[in-house]
Amino acid sequence: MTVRPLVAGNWKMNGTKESYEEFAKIAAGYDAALAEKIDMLVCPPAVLLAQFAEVENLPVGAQNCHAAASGAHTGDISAEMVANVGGKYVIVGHSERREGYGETDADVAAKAEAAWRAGLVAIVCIGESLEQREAGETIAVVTEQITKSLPDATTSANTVVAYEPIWAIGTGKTPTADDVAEVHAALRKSLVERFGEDGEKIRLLYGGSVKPTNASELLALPNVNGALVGGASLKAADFLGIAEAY
Ligand code: G2H
Repeated sequence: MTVRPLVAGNWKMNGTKESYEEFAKIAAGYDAALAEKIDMLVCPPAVLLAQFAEVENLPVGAQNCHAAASGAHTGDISAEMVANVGGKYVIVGHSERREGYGETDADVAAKAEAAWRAGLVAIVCIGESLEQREAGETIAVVTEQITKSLPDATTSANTVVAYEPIWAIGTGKTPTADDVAEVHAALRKSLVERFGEDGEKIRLLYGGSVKPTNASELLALPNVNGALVGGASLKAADFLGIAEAY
Protein backbone atom coordinates (compact mmCIF):
# COMPACT_ATOMS: atom_id res chain seq x y z
CA MET A 1 0.00 0.00 0.00
CA THR A 2 1.49 3.36 -0.99
CA VAL A 3 0.91 6.07 1.56
CA ARG A 4 1.77 9.64 0.64
CA PRO A 5 4.37 10.84 3.14
CA LEU A 6 4.01 13.91 5.35
CA VAL A 7 6.95 15.90 6.66
CA ALA A 8 5.58 18.22 9.34
CA GLY A 9 7.41 20.92 11.29
CA ASN A 10 6.51 21.68 14.89
CA TRP A 11 8.04 25.04 15.78
CA LYS A 12 6.92 24.73 19.41
CA MET A 13 7.31 28.07 21.27
CA ASN A 14 9.79 29.50 18.78
CA GLY A 15 9.40 32.23 16.19
CA THR A 16 8.28 35.81 15.75
CA LYS A 17 6.61 37.59 12.88
CA GLU A 18 10.12 38.09 11.45
CA SER A 19 10.36 34.28 11.15
CA TYR A 20 8.08 34.64 8.15
CA GLU A 21 11.28 34.97 6.14
CA GLU A 22 12.39 31.44 7.13
CA PHE A 23 8.87 30.10 6.54
CA ALA A 24 8.85 31.67 3.08
CA LYS A 25 12.16 29.94 2.32
CA ILE A 26 10.63 26.61 3.28
CA ALA A 27 7.62 27.35 1.06
CA ALA A 28 9.90 28.26 -1.84
CA GLY A 29 11.87 25.04 -1.38
CA TYR A 30 8.64 23.01 -1.36
CA ASP A 31 8.64 23.10 -5.12
CA ALA A 32 6.67 21.10 -7.64
CA ALA A 33 9.18 18.23 -7.66
CA LEU A 34 8.96 17.81 -3.88
CA ALA A 35 5.19 18.36 -3.82
CA GLU A 36 4.78 15.52 -6.28
CA LYS A 37 6.34 13.14 -3.75
CA ILE A 38 5.31 14.36 -0.30
CA ASP A 39 3.06 16.63 1.73
CA MET A 40 4.72 19.26 3.90
CA LEU A 41 3.32 21.27 6.77
CA VAL A 42 4.54 23.83 9.31
CA CYS A 43 2.91 24.26 12.73
CA PRO A 44 4.11 27.65 14.01
CA PRO A 45 3.03 29.29 17.26
CA ALA A 46 -0.68 30.16 17.04
CA VAL A 47 -0.02 33.90 16.86
CA LEU A 48 1.74 33.39 13.52
CA LEU A 49 -0.86 31.13 11.91
CA ALA A 50 -2.84 33.81 10.09
CA GLN A 51 0.30 35.46 8.69
CA PHE A 52 1.81 32.17 7.51
CA ALA A 53 -1.48 30.83 6.13
CA GLU A 54 -1.32 33.44 3.40
CA VAL A 55 1.40 31.44 1.67
CA GLU A 56 -0.66 29.15 -0.49
CA ASN A 57 1.59 26.24 -1.36
CA LEU A 58 2.62 25.28 2.18
CA PRO A 59 -0.14 24.30 4.63
CA VAL A 60 0.01 25.41 8.25
CA GLY A 61 -1.38 23.92 11.42
CA ALA A 62 -1.68 24.61 15.12
CA GLN A 63 0.15 22.84 17.92
CA ASN A 64 -2.88 22.39 20.15
CA CYS A 65 -6.58 23.24 20.41
CA HIS A 66 -9.31 23.19 23.02
CA ALA A 67 -12.05 20.58 22.67
CA ALA A 68 -14.79 23.22 22.78
CA ALA A 69 -15.66 25.45 19.83
CA SER A 70 -15.75 28.66 21.87
CA GLY A 71 -16.43 29.92 25.39
CA ALA A 72 -14.84 30.87 28.68
CA HIS A 73 -11.46 29.19 28.29
CA THR A 74 -8.91 31.91 28.91
CA GLY A 75 -5.75 31.51 26.90
CA ASP A 76 -7.04 28.67 24.74
CA ILE A 77 -7.82 28.51 21.04
CA SER A 78 -10.41 26.31 19.34
CA ALA A 79 -10.06 24.19 16.25
CA GLU A 80 -12.63 26.47 14.61
CA MET A 81 -10.32 29.45 15.21
CA VAL A 82 -7.42 27.57 13.64
CA ALA A 83 -9.57 26.78 10.59
CA ASN A 84 -10.86 30.34 10.46
CA VAL A 85 -7.36 31.76 9.89
CA GLY A 86 -6.47 29.14 7.29
CA GLY A 87 -4.98 26.30 9.36
CA LYS A 88 -5.41 22.80 7.95
CA TYR A 89 -4.02 20.58 10.71
CA VAL A 90 -3.68 20.56 14.48
CA ILE A 91 -1.25 18.58 16.60
CA VAL A 92 -2.96 17.02 19.62
CA GLY A 93 -1.50 15.12 22.54
CA HIS A 94 2.12 16.10 22.09
CA SER A 95 4.06 14.72 25.06
CA GLU A 96 4.98 18.27 26.08
CA ARG A 97 1.26 18.89 26.58
CA ARG A 98 0.54 15.51 28.12
CA GLU A 99 3.38 16.08 30.61
CA GLY A 100 3.13 19.83 31.12
CA TYR A 101 -0.65 20.15 31.22
CA GLY A 102 -1.77 16.70 32.35
CA GLU A 103 -3.56 15.91 29.10
CA THR A 104 -4.97 12.38 29.13
CA ASP A 105 -5.74 10.05 26.25
CA ALA A 106 -9.42 10.98 26.68
CA ASP A 107 -8.55 14.69 26.38
CA VAL A 108 -6.54 13.96 23.25
CA ALA A 109 -9.42 12.00 21.69
CA ALA A 110 -11.79 14.90 22.43
CA LYS A 111 -9.37 17.32 20.77
CA ALA A 112 -9.11 15.08 17.71
CA GLU A 113 -12.90 15.14 17.42
CA ALA A 114 -12.82 18.93 17.78
CA ALA A 115 -10.28 19.09 14.95
CA TRP A 116 -12.58 17.08 12.66
CA ARG A 117 -15.59 19.18 13.63
CA ALA A 118 -13.68 22.19 12.30
CA GLY A 119 -12.54 20.38 9.16
CA LEU A 120 -8.93 20.00 10.31
CA VAL A 121 -6.70 16.94 10.18
CA ALA A 122 -5.63 15.83 13.68
CA ILE A 123 -2.01 14.80 14.24
CA VAL A 124 -2.30 12.56 17.30
CA CYS A 125 0.97 12.09 19.21
CA ILE A 126 1.92 9.12 21.34
CA GLY A 127 5.19 7.86 22.82
CA GLU A 128 6.78 6.16 25.79
CA SER A 129 9.01 7.58 28.52
CA LEU A 130 12.57 6.38 29.12
CA GLU A 131 11.42 4.49 32.23
CA GLN A 132 8.75 2.69 30.24
CA ARG A 133 11.22 1.80 27.50
CA GLU A 134 13.78 0.50 29.99
CA ALA A 135 11.07 -1.57 31.67
CA GLY A 136 10.26 -3.21 28.31
CA GLU A 137 6.80 -1.63 28.26
CA THR A 138 7.07 0.38 25.01
CA ILE A 139 4.75 -1.68 22.81
CA ALA A 140 2.12 -2.05 25.54
CA VAL A 141 2.24 1.68 26.36
CA VAL A 142 1.97 2.97 22.79
CA THR A 143 -0.69 0.40 21.88
CA GLU A 144 -2.81 1.56 24.81
CA GLN A 145 -2.23 5.22 23.90
CA ILE A 146 -3.15 4.76 20.24
CA THR A 147 -6.27 2.83 21.20
CA LYS A 148 -7.50 5.38 23.72
CA SER A 149 -6.38 8.55 21.91
CA LEU A 150 -8.02 7.73 18.57
CA PRO A 151 -11.80 8.13 18.45
CA ASP A 152 -13.86 5.47 16.63
CA ALA A 153 -14.46 7.80 13.67
CA THR A 154 -10.73 7.98 12.85
CA THR A 155 -9.92 7.68 9.14
CA SER A 156 -6.83 8.02 7.01
CA ALA A 157 -8.25 11.32 5.73
CA ASN A 158 -8.92 12.97 9.09
CA THR A 159 -6.01 11.71 11.20
CA VAL A 160 -2.24 11.27 11.23
CA VAL A 161 -0.47 9.47 14.08
CA ALA A 162 2.97 10.57 15.29
CA TYR A 163 5.11 8.21 17.35
CA GLU A 164 7.53 10.27 19.42
CA PRO A 165 9.53 8.48 22.12
CA ILE A 166 9.67 11.11 24.87
CA TRP A 167 13.33 10.46 25.62
CA ALA A 168 14.25 11.21 21.98
CA ILE A 169 12.58 14.63 21.87
CA GLY A 170 15.04 17.47 21.52
CA THR A 171 17.79 15.35 23.06
CA GLY A 172 19.68 14.35 19.94
CA LYS A 173 19.06 10.69 20.88
CA THR A 174 17.11 8.51 18.50
CA PRO A 175 15.97 4.91 18.86
CA THR A 176 17.66 2.41 16.57
CA ALA A 177 16.10 1.80 13.19
CA ASP A 178 15.03 -1.65 14.42
CA ASP A 179 13.32 -0.12 17.46
CA VAL A 180 11.40 2.38 15.33
CA ALA A 181 10.41 -0.32 12.85
CA GLU A 182 9.22 -2.57 15.69
CA VAL A 183 7.02 0.15 17.23
CA HIS A 184 5.60 1.26 13.88
CA ALA A 185 4.78 -2.36 12.97
CA ALA A 186 2.89 -2.75 16.25
CA LEU A 187 1.05 0.53 15.66
CA ARG A 188 0.12 -0.48 12.13
CA LYS A 189 -1.19 -3.83 13.40
CA SER A 190 -3.34 -2.04 15.95
CA LEU A 191 -4.68 0.39 13.31
CA VAL A 192 -5.54 -2.39 10.88
CA GLU A 193 -7.21 -4.50 13.57
CA ARG A 194 -9.42 -1.57 14.49
CA PHE A 195 -9.98 0.30 11.22
CA GLY A 196 -9.56 -2.47 8.64
CA GLU A 197 -8.16 -1.60 5.23
CA ASP A 198 -8.21 2.13 5.98
CA GLY A 199 -5.86 1.43 8.90
CA GLU A 200 -3.20 0.58 6.30
CA LYS A 201 -3.46 4.13 4.97
CA ILE A 202 -3.32 6.13 8.21
CA ARG A 203 -0.04 7.99 8.13
CA LEU A 204 2.38 7.01 10.88
CA LEU A 205 5.04 9.67 11.45
CA TYR A 206 8.20 9.27 13.49
CA GLY A 207 9.25 12.21 15.66
CA GLY A 208 12.17 12.85 18.00
CA SER A 209 15.49 14.44 16.99
CA VAL A 210 14.94 13.94 13.25
CA LYS A 211 17.71 15.74 11.34
CA PRO A 212 18.97 15.81 7.76
CA THR A 213 21.69 13.36 8.81
CA ASN A 214 19.35 10.64 10.10
CA ALA A 215 16.27 11.30 7.95
CA SER A 216 17.14 8.93 5.12
CA GLU A 217 17.45 5.95 7.41
CA LEU A 218 14.34 6.74 9.48
CA LEU A 219 12.09 7.67 6.59
CA ALA A 220 12.98 4.53 4.62
CA LEU A 221 11.70 2.23 7.38
CA PRO A 222 8.56 0.19 6.77
CA ASN A 223 5.42 1.82 8.19
CA VAL A 224 7.18 5.17 8.64
CA ASN A 225 5.15 7.57 6.48
CA GLY A 226 6.94 10.78 7.34
CA ALA A 227 8.30 12.77 10.23
CA LEU A 228 7.24 15.27 12.87
CA VAL A 229 10.24 17.55 13.20
CA GLY A 230 10.88 20.02 16.01
CA GLY A 231 14.24 21.80 16.27
CA ALA A 232 15.33 20.97 12.72
CA SER A 233 12.17 22.52 11.24
CA LEU A 234 13.15 26.02 12.35
CA LYS A 235 15.77 26.42 9.65
CA ALA A 236 14.67 26.07 6.04
CA ALA A 237 17.89 24.35 4.98
CA ASP A 238 17.56 21.65 7.65
CA PHE A 239 13.84 21.12 7.20
CA LEU A 240 14.11 20.91 3.43
CA GLY A 241 17.13 18.64 3.86
CA ILE A 242 14.88 16.22 5.76
CA ALA A 243 12.12 16.46 3.13
CA GLU A 244 14.66 15.81 0.41
CA ALA A 245 15.45 12.46 1.99
CA TYR A 246 12.45 11.32 -0.13
C1 G2H B 1 9.45 15.95 18.99
C2 G2H B 1 9.94 16.75 17.86
C3 G2H B 1 8.80 17.51 17.22
P1 G2H B 1 12.50 17.46 18.04
O1 G2H B 1 8.79 16.79 19.94
O2 G2H B 1 7.52 17.20 17.62
O3 G2H B 1 10.91 17.67 18.32
O4 G2H B 1 12.62 17.14 16.59
O5 G2H B 1 13.13 18.77 18.42
O6 G2H B 1 12.96 16.31 18.89
